Amino acid sequence: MTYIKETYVDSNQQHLFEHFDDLTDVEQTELLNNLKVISDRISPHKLVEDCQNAIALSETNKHSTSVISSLPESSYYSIIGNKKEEEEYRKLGLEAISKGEVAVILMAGGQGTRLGSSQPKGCYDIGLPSHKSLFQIQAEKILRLQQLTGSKHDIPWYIMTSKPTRQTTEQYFKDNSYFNLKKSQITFFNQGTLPAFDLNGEKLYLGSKTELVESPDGNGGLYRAMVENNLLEDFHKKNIKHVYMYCVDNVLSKVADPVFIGFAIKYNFKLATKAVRKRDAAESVGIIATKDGKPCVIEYSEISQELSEAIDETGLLKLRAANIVNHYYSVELFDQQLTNWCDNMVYHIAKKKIPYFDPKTGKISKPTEPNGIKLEQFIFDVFPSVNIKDFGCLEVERSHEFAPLKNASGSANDNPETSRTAYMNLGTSWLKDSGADVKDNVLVEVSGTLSYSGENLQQYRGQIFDINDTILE
Ligand code: UD2
Repeated sequence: MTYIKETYVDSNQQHLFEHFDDLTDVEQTELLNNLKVISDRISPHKLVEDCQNAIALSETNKHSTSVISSLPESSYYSIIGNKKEEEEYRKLGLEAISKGEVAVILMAGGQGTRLGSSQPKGCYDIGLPSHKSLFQIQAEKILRLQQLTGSKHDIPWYIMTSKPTRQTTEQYFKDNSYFNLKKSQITFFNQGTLPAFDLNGEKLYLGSKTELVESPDGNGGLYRAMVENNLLEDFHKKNIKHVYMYCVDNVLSKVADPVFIGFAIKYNFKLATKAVRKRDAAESVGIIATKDGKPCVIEYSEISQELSEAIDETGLLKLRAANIVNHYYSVELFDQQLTNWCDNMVYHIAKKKIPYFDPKTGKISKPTEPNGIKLEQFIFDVFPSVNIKDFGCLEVERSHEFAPLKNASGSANDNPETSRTAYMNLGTSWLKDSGADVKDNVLVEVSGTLSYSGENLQQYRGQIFDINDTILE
């Protein structure tokens, strides 16, 4: 085992062993084993090199000389006010779902630190009258789609978790009988983790006396997790051709959205994404654009203020296609590119307050200011590998499709209250459009098992709703 120690010491990590002689034999073995698990996956030398590259990348991104433009018309469509196209896409998508060709990947590995909850985000109760969690709301959308298509094929749901979220997530589904879905149609799989660094990207942090600080490797860790968990083989076994991917924190996400899938099918896009109109220049969303002619997303943490605030000749934000982490992949594209993506993903840095074990005091030190770097990969960093003619972006209505849960209760936006209101407003608008008489200031919760996107509510035509927070199941 001494070679493990040497591997780390040779990469300037001798500080990890300052307390080594004070450890018991069992603790010494535990520390060396934990360090071996990481160095078996990625050498300490490569880790430091990746972190230094990520720091350099974040600097070059700020002063990028690349030509950034909006997407060309051949790649950018909108269903806002285009009912005819929307119906055409929906029909194609429902057909693919009924043939069992559609799978769903949910990214639920984030730790939700900004939300301040110790539970996985999907378990969060945003305060609906039914008190349904995000996971339940999403499960019910899958259930409703299965009913709508009358398909004999269940929609496979692959849920990516991480070390911190896996056990609780899996138990939560079990305790809730998989929300009436079949256990066999749900696959949990873990993404990788990466150790955390000091702000210079040179020293790894201990999280306790026998292990390093580790955190999930970003939603871009999905691709490696797909390879390590043989998802592609499973897609082929199940004759899956289309994959809908989304993130857990958007309460309005249209899981396995037939309109979006039909859009990609109609134009034969291999990779597609959804966009909403950016709220304002400061909104924390990635911008879907082209960089030197290739499709890309410029993350909010890496876009220059000048570019995010640029106005076009109509007075609107020049770059206003906001990424809502709803992506479509053809399985054909995964066949062609998945391995290449895994080998070429870059790391981004996130400066965070990282609690760490201090060998000098033998205690956990909790910084009040960012003291370290977490490395993460971004799911959309593969977009430039796709030819622009194979890439599509569908603009959708924000109030129908995007209300992310990012921040704690009472914060300025993207919090449990804004998520709850968006969900209740949408269901109530469906009810009103179906002819129900919903009185002013009355909000009704329309369950996802009753209606996927506003259908199946005609039986309430003329019915008076005058009690706030009524639940329609
Ligand atoms: C994400 C998008 C951003 C914008 C915004 C809108 C990325 C990289 N950025 O930013 O462009 O669209 O959302 O809401 O997509 N996740 C994992 N594993 C991880 C980290 C995150 O599964 O290691 C999941 C997380 O559970 C969530 C999603 O990815 O479902 C988005 O993650 P986030 O909240 O960290 O991303 P955010 O808000 O910084």
